[in-house]
Amino acid sequence: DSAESINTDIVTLSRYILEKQRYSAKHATGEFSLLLNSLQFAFKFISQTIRRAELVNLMGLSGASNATGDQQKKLDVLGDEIFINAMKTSGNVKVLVSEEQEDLLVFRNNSGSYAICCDPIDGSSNLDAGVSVGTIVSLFRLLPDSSGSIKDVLRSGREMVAACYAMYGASTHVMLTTGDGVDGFTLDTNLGEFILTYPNLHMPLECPIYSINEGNTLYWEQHIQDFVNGLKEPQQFLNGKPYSSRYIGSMVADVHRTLLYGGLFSYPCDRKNKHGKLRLLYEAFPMAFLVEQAGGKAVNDKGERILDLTPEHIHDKSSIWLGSAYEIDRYLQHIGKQQ
Ligand code: AHM
Ligand code: MG
Repeated sequence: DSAESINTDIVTLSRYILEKQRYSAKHATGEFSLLLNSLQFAFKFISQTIRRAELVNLMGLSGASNATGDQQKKLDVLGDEIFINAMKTSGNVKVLVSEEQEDLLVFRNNSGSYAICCDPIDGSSNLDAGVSVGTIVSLFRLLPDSSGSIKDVLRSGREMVAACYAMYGASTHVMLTTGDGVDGFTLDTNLGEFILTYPNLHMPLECPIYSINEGNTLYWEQHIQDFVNGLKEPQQFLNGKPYSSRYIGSMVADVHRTLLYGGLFSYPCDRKNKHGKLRLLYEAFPMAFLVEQAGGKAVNDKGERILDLTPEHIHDKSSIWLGSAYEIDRYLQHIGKQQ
């Protein structure tokens, strides 16, 4: 009967964190677990705030603008406040970089040993239409003997100890890596808990989907136009069919689909965005880490591995090509970089 079909032994994110702490020497400090707990609180709070926003009339511009000059919405401000407060009071975070804050924040009173970088609400141009947006996070341990400085985040992507995003879509999902594969969770709003729904996620090795803002075609270098045009030609391995195009314009949602279905997502450099549009520390790095941990690849326009890059400034940008190994190899081949 139905009572018997209910799984009474589900893995919540809290349980997962505790078990991970117990079994992994690398993250054996309770500090890391507490930090992940504060993170999931921030995700639930932002998720609720977005879902209520229309009803409590939060939509519209706040009048302020953020570090990179975009127009900032009330929800961006709120998401930023929620995130900063959760991290500050967790006690485990010493350094915080937010897309919405021009300078990095150092919490002098915290004894924590982590530096965190985030885009509190990514894809916010989609908010008013109710399209999925998300929060993206990368995590570093402070350098040895550091009391918290900019040096703790101006590091190679290889030094990240964890990355995750929350996607506020039809459901709220969290995809998380601590460098040991990717696990995905879905928020059960009745229980108020994230439930492990995608254990050890592996992305498909190939998929005929490309995701790129083609409105920028005229601004792309010729070789990028050529590459994308090539995807629209009949593909032998698809019995003569071309690739399909999918572009949401929320990086979290486009990457989430890419993790689950495969294919490629790109935001290349163009004449308007000479260094690309997406930010290294809290967009390109964490997504590259997740994609690689799920079996995919992530490179820049030149074919350099994203995780091998090091930002010079906290809001530095990068071009990006990420997705299934086959599709990224195809790009690498196109630029003559196939190993
Ligand atoms: P945001 O951080 O200001 O929201 O901008 C980042 C977003 C990404 O979510 C998305 O991939 C990209 O910008 C879309 O840009 P465009 O509208 O130029 O295609
Ligand atoms: Mg943003």
